[in-house]
Amino acid sequence: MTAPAQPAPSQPTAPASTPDVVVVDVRDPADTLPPPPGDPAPRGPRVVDLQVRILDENDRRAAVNRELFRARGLRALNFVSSPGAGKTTLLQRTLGTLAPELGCAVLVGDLETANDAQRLRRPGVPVAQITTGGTCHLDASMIQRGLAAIPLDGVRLLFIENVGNLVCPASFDLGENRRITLVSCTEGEDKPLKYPPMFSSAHAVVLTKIDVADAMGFDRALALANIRRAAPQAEVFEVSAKTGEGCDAWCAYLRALL
Ligand SMILES: Nc1nc2c(ncn2[C@@H]2O[C@H](COP(=O)(O)OP(=O)(O)OP(=O)(O)O)[C@@H](O)[C@H]2O)c(=O)[nH]1
Ligand SMILES: [Mg+2]
Repeated sequence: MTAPAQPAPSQPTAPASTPDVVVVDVRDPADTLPPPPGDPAPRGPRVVDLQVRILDENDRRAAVNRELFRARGLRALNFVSSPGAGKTTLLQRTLGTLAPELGCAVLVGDLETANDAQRLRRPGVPVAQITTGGTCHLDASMIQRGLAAIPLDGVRLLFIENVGNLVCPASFDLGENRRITLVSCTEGEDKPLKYPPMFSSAHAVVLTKIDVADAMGFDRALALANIRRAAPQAEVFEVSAKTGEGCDAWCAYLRALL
């Protein structure tokens, strides 16, 4: 008996869609993961056309998204942060409060897995996981593909959880109405100064995991001063998605966007 065919190790299978979670695989087929240790297969050459104005094209598509959001009367929020700052956990709590009162939908981007989409799914909330493969950010065309995969009727708030990365997502306009930058107490007070674009482009900055601030020896006053310096334009929230502290003010901010 022949063994069933296995996918090549350098081409992982995208997580499958389930009735609850749509998976949109936007990986570039020309992009391959590095071979596993001991695999002598070389990476295929990649041709980069410097003539392609990637960001111009992204901006054009972002404008299309922005118009779609306007025409549908929904507000789109782009959540950006380093990996693990607490985007999904905050969205879980936010959906717990807001989804019963108004239409919400979620697009969530990760290189692999549908874990976050599974965590975020709840009755009445369309969720799509965007699988980017090697790409370290979401772009406007990925959002278009994600939007095509979920029903948008009745949606007032579209939450977009970007790939965890405190650098690259800052360069890619998704057409969002608000960019929300998260930074957690466990990352240290200096991140706003070290990664300025993510903060200077934010409409709001959310300081997360404040329940563990004391245990971490976190200097809250210094962190807030650094946030104010890097993001003087932004509204600032301090929250714990675990205990719910600060979440009333956060949800009030979201309701006021409508
Ligand atoms: N103590 C505490 N832990 C938190 C809080 N929010 C998130 N966490 C924990 O931080 C870890 C990462 O949280 P996630 O919500 O998955 O972070 P994320 O930003 O979505 O991560 P990526 O999607 O991988 O970038 C998990 O173990 C969470 O339980 C919080 O408010 N307090
Ligand atoms: Mg997440």
